[in-house]
Amino acid sequence: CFSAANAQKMIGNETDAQKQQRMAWWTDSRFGMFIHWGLYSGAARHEWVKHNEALSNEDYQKYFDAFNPDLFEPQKWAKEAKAAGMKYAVLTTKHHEGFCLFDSKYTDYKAPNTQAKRDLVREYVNAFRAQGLKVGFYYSLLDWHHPDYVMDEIHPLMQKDKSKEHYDKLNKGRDMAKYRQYMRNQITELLTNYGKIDILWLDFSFPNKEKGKGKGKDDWGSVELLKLIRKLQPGIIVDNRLNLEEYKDGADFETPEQVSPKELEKYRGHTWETCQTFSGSWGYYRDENTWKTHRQLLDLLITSVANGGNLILNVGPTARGEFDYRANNALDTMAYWMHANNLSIYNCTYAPSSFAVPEGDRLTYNPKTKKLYVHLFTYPADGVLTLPGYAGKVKYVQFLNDHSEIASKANNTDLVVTLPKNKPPYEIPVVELSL
Ligand code: JFZ
Repeated sequence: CFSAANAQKMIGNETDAQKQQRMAWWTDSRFGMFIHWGLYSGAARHEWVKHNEALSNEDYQKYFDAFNPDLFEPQKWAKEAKAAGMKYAVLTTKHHEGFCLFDSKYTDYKAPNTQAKRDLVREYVNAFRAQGLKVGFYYSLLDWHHPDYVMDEIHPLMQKDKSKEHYDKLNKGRDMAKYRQYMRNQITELLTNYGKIDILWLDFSFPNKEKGKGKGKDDWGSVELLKLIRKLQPGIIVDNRLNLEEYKDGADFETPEQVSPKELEKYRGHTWETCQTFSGSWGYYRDENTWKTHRQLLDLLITSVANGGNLILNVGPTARGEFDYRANNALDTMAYWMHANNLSIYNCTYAPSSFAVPEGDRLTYNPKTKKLYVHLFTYPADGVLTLPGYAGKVKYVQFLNDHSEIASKANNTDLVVTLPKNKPPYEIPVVELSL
């Protein structure tokens, strides 16, 4: 939490205040779009398909050969993200499969060598920037294709046989030092050839000392990598999956993944972003049908802000390069809500503790405008909303969506708000209190 005493505290090479300033745009934004797109989009059954089905490079080659994103129009993606109220995006430039959406000097396993015949990352960057969105890159530390990547227990080829003999045989001649250099080279390309990059999302570490098991900061060369990143893009914001927890500047934000809204409270006071899918997979999964409802998505967004964090919501475009209809529907519902209610999201955080949270609802607070937002998760049948202890602290009450006045009066220390019979046409309406 920001305080004058903390402001002087050094975090890596900067003070706490400097770090807060560097990250201010990100903290104020609250809502971003994750995009998982790669060859796995063609398999259309999870971005871990290569691992899940223990596929070899040869087995997997058909997805490279078939990759032809003839409907790829990142301007459309950017417009949809913007309409949904998202302020930044993070695209998988390379996921665990090792395939690069960008043009790299250091591999042939890249989009320009497919039927796409071009650098898809460049088009993404240009399109999102043109819509005024901040631009981020996801880059996988794992690489299930690179010839020098030493296999571990979660490598596709280790799935059938995890014996030491198998491990030694598969890894003969592989050299992680060369792979580390490959990563440095590619990250240098990504952070040099595309202008200012706002976010780098590196994924992920799973340390374990046993041979053939985990990978962590020494395998990735994390310390050196982070130094390089900060040198190339001094303003960049980096996630926490490099296994550098013990270094003060090892990460800019925490990444609670696919957690339920209830679990978000424990991150209060930290700097964090929860990453969430629309359905049960990050990559496009044609036959997966457990899509989150509009209410669940709103709950995640509102509850994130109510606990001082961000939400990055993932879309898995199809192999043709489009968002599928279910993703479009979900984004449209978010756009509808955000259009009328986004002031309770942007620049907001948790409310001062002197304001009790009405049962089941969520509060957010904008410290600059001193507005307190009550998110009505349940709409009272009798129209009576009692705000305990609020009497004398509130100047004016209105709905956020249409700025229509709402009557209220003090009853001892409580403020009793009389809501209209008709619920405003939003899944979760927002009452704005001016303090
Ligand atoms: C990783 C990826 O494996 C996955 O495909 C996706 O890209 C997601 C955003 O990140 O999955 C993880 C990584 C780390 C943890 C869990 C899932 N973790 O630390 O708990």
